[in-house]
Amino acid sequence: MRLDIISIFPEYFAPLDVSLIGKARERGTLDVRVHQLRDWTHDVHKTVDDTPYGGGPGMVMKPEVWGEAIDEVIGDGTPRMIVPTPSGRPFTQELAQELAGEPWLLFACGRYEGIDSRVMAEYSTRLRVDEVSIGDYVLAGGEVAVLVMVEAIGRLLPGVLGNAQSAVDDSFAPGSMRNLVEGPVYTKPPVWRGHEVPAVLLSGHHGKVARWRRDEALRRTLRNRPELVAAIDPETLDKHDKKLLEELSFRIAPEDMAN
Ligand code: JDN
Repeated sequence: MRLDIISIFPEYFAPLDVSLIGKARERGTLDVRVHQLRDWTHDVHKTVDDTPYGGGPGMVMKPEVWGEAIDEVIGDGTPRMIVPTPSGRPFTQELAQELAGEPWLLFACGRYEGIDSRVMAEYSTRLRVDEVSIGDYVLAGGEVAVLVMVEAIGRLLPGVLGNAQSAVDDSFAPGSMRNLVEGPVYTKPPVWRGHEVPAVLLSGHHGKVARWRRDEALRRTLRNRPELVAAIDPETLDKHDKKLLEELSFRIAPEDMAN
């Protein structure tokens, strides 16, 4: 996969030289190219922003410099273009999986109040362009959001993760009981500072371990992400799940209790 990133702060992407993504780059699985937007300015001050039409706070990134940068980076190619912004569509595991199947992605990092909207309009006529949000908070620019997306996408690429199973087994990977978060995990020693590992995990009883893990996942999901529990299809809950959710005083519609 080829990844191009255009930003006024290329130094933000130093983390892509290390760990999982760094290794994938060394092996040639990932071809990451980071570009300085200011290289496409023509004035002595390397200006990339201007005041917003209609007034208001902050500055907006000028379209001309973005146009020249993107034209040169893509040439005759047609990458998918991703623009991080708090007003974008949510970045989810499902979108990460979709993007991991693309041969070429171009990330355009805005700063200030964002990029003149005509840039997205222009490239939408030639490329698939998505404005994407990584969550309901406001960053100072798109760079950190791109790091998040590149890590989430990169670890899904064939051969990037050591254990291919860990990528399909994640919380939030769509399918079956995957709309629950994971429960707690433990390793040796069996007692640490007086805290014991739950006995069932040492029992060697695989059926009981699986049941316990599902219970803990349900408990933790109800506590931390009640909206995910509310969205569970009751058909995917067994008798034991329903009993546990009742004990936790989560209300299941009476018509779904029969199953
Ligand atoms: O939160 B963000 O994804 C974010 C992106 C941009 C921004 C502020 C926040 N300014 C320009 C892009």
